[in-house]
Amino acid sequence: MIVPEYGRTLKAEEWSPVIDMLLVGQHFVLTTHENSDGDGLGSEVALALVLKALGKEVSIVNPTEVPPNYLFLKRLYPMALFDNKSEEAIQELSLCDVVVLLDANLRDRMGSLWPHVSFSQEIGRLKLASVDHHLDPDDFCDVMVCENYASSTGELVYGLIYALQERLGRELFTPEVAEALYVAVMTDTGSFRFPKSTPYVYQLAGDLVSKGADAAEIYDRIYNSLTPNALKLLGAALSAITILDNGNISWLFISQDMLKLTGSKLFDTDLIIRYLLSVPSVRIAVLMVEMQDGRTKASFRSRGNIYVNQLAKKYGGGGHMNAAGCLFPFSSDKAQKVLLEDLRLFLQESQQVNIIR
Ligand SMILES: [Mn+2]
Repeated sequence: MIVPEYGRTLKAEEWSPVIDMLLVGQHFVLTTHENSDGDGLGSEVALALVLKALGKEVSIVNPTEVPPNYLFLKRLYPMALFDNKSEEAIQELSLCDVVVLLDANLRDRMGSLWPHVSFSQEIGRLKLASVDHHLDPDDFCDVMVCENYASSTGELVYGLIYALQERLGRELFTPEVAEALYVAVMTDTGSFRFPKSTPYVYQLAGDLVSKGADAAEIYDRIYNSLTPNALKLLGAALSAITILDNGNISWLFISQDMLKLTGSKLFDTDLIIRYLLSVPSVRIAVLMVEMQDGRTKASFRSRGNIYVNQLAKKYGGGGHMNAAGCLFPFSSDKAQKVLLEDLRLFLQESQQVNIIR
């Protein structure tokens, strides 16, 4: 069995290339992956606040909208949606000298920002850095810290800020920075329940609370934020879950019709996947969502030593051992058929590998 190396913290010198880039840069754009989550958003807000305090010019520009339950982060720092039709937005992006990508390690995850960033990077106009914790990073950044042991990108940014403090000899944490980082770590650890919630992560959480993060309020804002329509979707989705293959697989498909009928939105599907793994026999959970543009979004969760990121990678996606996702560029009928066949084979192979190990 492969035991992941959890709980490691980076040494100050391992942060040096990133810190050098942060200190030299003047105009920053911070961004995160498409369909952003608490980890990406919290990490970029925390880093933006710190860089601003150092006198830098910093914008947060994301490829997709901030989900409603994270909008409260905007009172800590403004977050803009990238408009690839606006000359002004493109100008701003190409005039910055450092882009920091948080919580993603694949170029495609930058969505509509990527063509502009890559052009400016190619002509030597800007440098690109990434801080992330997913498996299998692509090689497209000038500097990258991608550490899979970390529970969250927020955990890494927390270490980065400490290293930066040490280098500069001044306090950089504020209650606002603590709040943003707490959002990042809490959401990516499933409220400190997932396997990467190491003693270090609990210490970090305590440290952030002592620095001013209000744990109860943050939880309430993020998780008790459903619309009545999202509750209706949850009801419809729970009744549509199928358990297959002697309880090994749980499977759910959400169609556009189901979203329309309940008046819910794509991001309302995010809270559903956790229920798919709540049956103890389930090894792999699959949630497929039909998107408006005809593509099909697939999310995978697994229990134990099953690397669902490998399954996602086969279709151009990625992620973590126990949580991953991808986008099928075709109809959900076809996607479901292709995936179910592959999934059964994949599960068989993973079980064989586990027995041999
Ligand atoms: Mn993350």
